[in-house]
Amino acid sequence: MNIINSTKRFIVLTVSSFLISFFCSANENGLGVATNWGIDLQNPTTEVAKDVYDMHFFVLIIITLITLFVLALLIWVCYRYSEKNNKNPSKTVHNTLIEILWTAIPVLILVVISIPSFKLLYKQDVIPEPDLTIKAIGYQWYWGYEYPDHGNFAYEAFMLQSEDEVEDNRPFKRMLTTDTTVVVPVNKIVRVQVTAADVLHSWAVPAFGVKTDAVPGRLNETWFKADKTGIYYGMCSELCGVNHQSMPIEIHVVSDSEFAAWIEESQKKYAVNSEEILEMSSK
Ligand SMILES: [Cu+2]
Repeated sequence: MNIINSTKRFIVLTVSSFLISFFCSANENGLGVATNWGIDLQNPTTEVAKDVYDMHFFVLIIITLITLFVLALLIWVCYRYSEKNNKNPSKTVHNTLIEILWTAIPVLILVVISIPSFKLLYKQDVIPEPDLTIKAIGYQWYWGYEYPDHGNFAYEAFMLQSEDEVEDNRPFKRMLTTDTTVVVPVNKIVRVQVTAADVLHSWAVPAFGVKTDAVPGRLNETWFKADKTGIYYGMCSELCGVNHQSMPIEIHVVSDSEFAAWIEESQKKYAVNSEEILEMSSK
């Protein structure tokens, strides 16, 4: 009776979490941000993120099939080989065929998973000819940004504490909104160089399928090409100290003309601090 109850519970849980993940997107209308009760991945905005999503789903199906198969075996064994149904137990301890099968089949499954996985790794790793480069530097506890091929200006992005601190009419997202934002053009290949000035950090934006470690003394690279304008959020994803939660990433993907206007404005706005920041980041 107990087994049947826990089996029932298991099935109900599995089916319901499947249904929830089918119908609950973790995204809020076009914003690259997590939502309450969302358990799915955020809506992918780049080709790489779409492939990550497909990969995730592909593996999820395989995991589910394996789990159901093992569950069925367990139920069958409990029933068929119970004391009541199996009065004279067999003394068999080896079965060569089954042993070969339970070694070979998992190996084959891993090979099947590894092929798309390696393809995806390659796609994430090899950066196509970039349209622009930005540099993200992790500090305890904020991010610094540089636009080396747009006049090499630099600025810092700190988390905002409350709605009152937002100066323009951007939406305020708790623990995600920053005072200055990263701005990039839509449909352009952006190369991101990631490093850190003190300890390990990680520059991660789920909707872009990007997560790159920021390592002091080393320049890591990643890339994305956002295909939709909007605001996307990310976070530092490497435990970096007491205020690790206070270094979010806010990226605005805008049209080419808006980007050009922002560049022009920022070159003036950040001209004063740039030198100091650039010096700090090159140490
Ligand atoms: Cu950090």
